Amino acid sequence: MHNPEGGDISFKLSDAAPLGAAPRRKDLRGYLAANGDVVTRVTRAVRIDDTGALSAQSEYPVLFENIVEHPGFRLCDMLVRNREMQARALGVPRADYLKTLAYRLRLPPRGLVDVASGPVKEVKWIGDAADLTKLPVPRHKERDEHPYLTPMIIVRDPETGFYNTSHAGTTVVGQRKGLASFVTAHTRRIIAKYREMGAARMPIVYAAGIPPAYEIMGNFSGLHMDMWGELEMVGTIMDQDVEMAPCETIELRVPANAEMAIEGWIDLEKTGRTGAVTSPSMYYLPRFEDVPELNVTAITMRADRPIYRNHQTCPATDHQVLPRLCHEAVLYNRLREMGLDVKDVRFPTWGAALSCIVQFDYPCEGFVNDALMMAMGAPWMNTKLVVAVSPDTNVEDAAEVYHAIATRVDPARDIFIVPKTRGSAYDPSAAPLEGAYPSRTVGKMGIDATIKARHNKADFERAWPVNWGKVFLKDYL
Ligand SMILES: [Mn+2]
Repeated sequence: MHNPEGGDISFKLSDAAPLGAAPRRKDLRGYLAANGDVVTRVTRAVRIDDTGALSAQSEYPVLFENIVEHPGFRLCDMLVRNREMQARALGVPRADYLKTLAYRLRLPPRGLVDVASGPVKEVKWIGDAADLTKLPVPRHKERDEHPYLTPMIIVRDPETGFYNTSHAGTTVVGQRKGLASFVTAHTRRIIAKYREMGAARMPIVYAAGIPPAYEIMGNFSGLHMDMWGELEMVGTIMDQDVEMAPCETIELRVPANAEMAIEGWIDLEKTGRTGAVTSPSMYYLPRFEDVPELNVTAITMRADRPIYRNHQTCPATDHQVLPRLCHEAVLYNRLREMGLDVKDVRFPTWGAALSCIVQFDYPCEGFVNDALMMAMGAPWMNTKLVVAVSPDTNVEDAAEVYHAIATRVDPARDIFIVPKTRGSAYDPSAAPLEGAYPSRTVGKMGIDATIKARHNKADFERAWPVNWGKVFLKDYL
């Protein structure tokens, strides 16, 4: 319903998705078993260096059970690459996925349940026994000299005690040493808080092999630090308690049902230089980083073939998708606040984490440009190119979106450009900012590829062959 005041009068109780519509599992191996119909199990021997290239060819979860250099370990990847798997992560039907995540993100945090121990404690490598190089951690791109560790990380805000999560790609440079790249503003703020308190080190734990809902929430970014940490919201979005067990060597807790936990501390006084980042735009950008050193103090894991969760970062993988799933839900809520009937919001893998597609019905002229400006002005630097489409465009098909741009846009009227906005460090077309490496500036573009009031709607009826979708070539071979 259109609200001339601009407020959210269209919300009704029926929009609240039912909680727990499908079975959920509290651990990754249970999740993979419950979704066995779409998981590719590779039982033949695979070399660790080949797992990235092989994983990236899979649209659905893939599990390597026989890794030549790491017997006794398994590796999985591609858990949330498409809407079907994202919906299964929340335990809801695919059609309910986005509105469910958007709704649950507005609920209060469920919190955490403390337990004394859990499966992640079945094997303990303490002190010198801890060895990152024994874990099945692959190199991610051709030019990488070292393995690249990618699980979710947990740090505690020393002021509030809340558990903030993110992914900090960590270059493994020794048996107990890494160089950790903290890309998110909150982790950097928390590091600054430890420094302001005079601390020389910050405790950290990597949780590898957790249900994908943890990772979806783990990548949230918004105003939350004074209210809760992402980990306290994981149970909210997966509608299930999250059990936390004490770490062995540091004053932190770790998800008790994880496959592996890597404990240690970040040296706040020492940094090391790493090579090129594997950017979600799929380039070697930024070219280098000076990042803090990770010192590992313990590794704990399950006894039976623990599963390392890799996030292969290139080419088109979970890496483009995962950090933007909460962005989509936040934008969905904001478009709903404008009174729009939102069908979908997507950061497509093929948009290099720089482009967003918004899909909705709107009652009259004016809405589309407001929606485009809202998305272009998002807090994150992933909305350089925003395209609005009508509900009849298939947003999962790049060709369909391109076709809508080609046939529904008058460039002089339906595209607007804003110069000199914050650019992504991963965008080679953005201009480097002097003295602020790796920051850049760039413009933004909004494209209205919807069917508009000035158009004749009937002109957009697509022509299809006789019996399209009813007869299939394979039946004639
Ligand atoms: Mn945060």
